[in-house]
Amino acid sequence: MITIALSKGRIFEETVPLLAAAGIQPLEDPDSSRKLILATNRDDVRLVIVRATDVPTYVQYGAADIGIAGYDVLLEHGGAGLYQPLDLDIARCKLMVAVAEGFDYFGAVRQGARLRVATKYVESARQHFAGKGVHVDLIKLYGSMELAPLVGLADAIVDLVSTGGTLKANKLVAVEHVQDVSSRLVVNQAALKLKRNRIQPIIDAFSRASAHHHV
Ligand code: PRT
Ligand code: MG
Repeated sequence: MITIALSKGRIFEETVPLLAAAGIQPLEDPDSSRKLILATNRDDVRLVIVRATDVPTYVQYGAADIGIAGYDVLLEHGGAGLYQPLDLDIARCKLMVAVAEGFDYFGAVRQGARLRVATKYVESARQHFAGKGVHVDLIKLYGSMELAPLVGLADAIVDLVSTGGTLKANKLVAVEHVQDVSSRLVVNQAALKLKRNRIQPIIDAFSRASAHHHV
C-alpha cells in the first residue's frame, strides 16, 4: 500500500490533476466526506487527509509514504527524514512582512527599535530578521495574524500573501518580502528504498505533470 498525505482545500484541489497524471483518482471528495482515509481507483494507493502543518510529520514517521506540503510548512518543520525531490509549483504565494497602514516600519528599523512581530512562521521570521540585523520579539500565533497589528498585539506580522485581498481588507501593507512559497512533494526516505518500484513512477508522473521543477 502507498499512503499519500494531503491537506484539504487549495492543496487538495491543485493536487487532483497531478494524481490523475499518475493514474490515481480519489473515490471521494475530502470537502464533502468526513472520512480521513480516502480510497482511490487503485487498490494499492490511499489518501490520508491531515492538517497542512502536519503533512511533514506523517511522512517523517512513515505513517504516509508521500505528502505534499507548502514550503512555508517545510521551513518550520525543518525537513528531517524527508526527501524533497520536486517543487510542484502549486498553491503559490509569498511570505511577507506586513504592518498597519501608517506604521513607519523602515523608520523603526533604521532607529534600531525592537519590533514585536506576530506570526505562525517563527523559524522563517527569526532567520529573516536575524539576517537583516533587526531586533525582534516573536509572538507565536496559530491563525488570523492580520488582527495582531490592529489591536496592538504586534508592530508587524509575517504571513502568507497571495492576492493581497486580506491585507487590504484589514488596512495592512506588505513592507518586505521574506520568501517565495509553493508546495513540494515530500517522500519518506525509508519508504522510497523499500517501495521504489511503486513510488518512483508516481514521482515521475508528478514531475512530468508539473513541468520539471527539480529542487
Ligand atoms: O487552514 P488551516 O488552518 O487548516 O491550515 P493552513 O492555513 O496551513 O492550510 P491551507 O490549506 O489554508 O494552506 C495550505 C498551504 O497553501 C499553505 O501552507 C501555503 O503553502 C499555501 N498557500 C497559498 C496559502 C495561501 N496561498 C494563502 N493565501 N496558505 C494560506 N493563505 C492565507 C494567508 O495566511 C492569509 O491569511 O490566505 C490569506 C491571504 O490570502 P490573500 O489572497 O487575501 O492574499
Ligand atoms: Mg488556511
